[in-house]
Amino acid sequence: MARWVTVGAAQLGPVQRRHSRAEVVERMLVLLRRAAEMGCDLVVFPELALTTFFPRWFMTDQAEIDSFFEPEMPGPATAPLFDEAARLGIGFYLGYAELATDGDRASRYNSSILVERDGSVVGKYRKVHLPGHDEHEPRRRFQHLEKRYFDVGPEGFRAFRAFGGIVGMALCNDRRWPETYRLLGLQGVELVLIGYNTPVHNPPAPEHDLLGNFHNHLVMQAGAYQNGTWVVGVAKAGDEEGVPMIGQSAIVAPSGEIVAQCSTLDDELAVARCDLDRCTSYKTTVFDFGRHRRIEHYGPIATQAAALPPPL
Ligand code: CDV
Repeated sequence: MARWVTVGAAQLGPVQRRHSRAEVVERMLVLLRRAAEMGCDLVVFPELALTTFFPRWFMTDQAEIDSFFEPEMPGPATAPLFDEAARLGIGFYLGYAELATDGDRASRYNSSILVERDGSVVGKYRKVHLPGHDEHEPRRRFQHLEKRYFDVGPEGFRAFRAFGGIVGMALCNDRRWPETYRLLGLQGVELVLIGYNTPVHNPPAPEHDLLGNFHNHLVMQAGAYQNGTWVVGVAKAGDEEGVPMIGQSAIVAPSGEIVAQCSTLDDELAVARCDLDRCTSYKTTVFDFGRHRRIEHYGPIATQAAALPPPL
């Protein structure tokens, strides 16, 4: 049996600060229409797709910070994307900065939304692993202030029934953590969607810079194989405000093999026909969690997983 989902990894080239949301959405519509011509059911856009990657700047003016956030989704700028996707019968994943208000209380999340082919919202994910720092570090050539501008997503990793299978979402730094894939894997996930913005240069560990592309694929390929799931990772790439970011958006099969990949640092679509039933041969054999995982024998650290053990 086969359950086909044709997926488009819709990489975006750089978005500069001067670019309006309307301009970015126009570029996304071009990719969406190309995806329709190529028979896509689902298009995956990057993390914080609608604006430049603003955590690279230290800002103190809340109005300036909030200008990068979406108080509603869809809003006036994103409605054309939702409308065109529904007209074309294509679902999509979109990363954006979410301003959530509850009475007087405002929360700010690095979020993604999953929309089905009929335009209905399947679910939302709020980023859990926020990298970087929360205070200004003037010695850095650019900042990474996700810890300052975003709250940690309180809902964790939830899988959703959509596109004829079980779909999970994550964002950027989440892809480096095995827990992300395993928590979704334990819910039977068959397709994990991940947008990212990854600078080539890592200020705290410049010795990793040459390995950025390798690490990007390493973690997604391992996560796919070890959980018997498809993984789709999509970059906002290229030189954004003088900060080069990696591309290499990829679609990874449950075997861990990359089956489609972008080769530029610009707007580009990589497409693969994904059979969700290919997950079965991994989920029922080497990674049959029910039969082979041995949590009861992993030792006390596994059962106290909520707290880090003291150093040895
Ligand atoms: N947006 C990100 O989460 N970026 C991180 C950077 C800081 C390394 C990443 O893991 O790609």
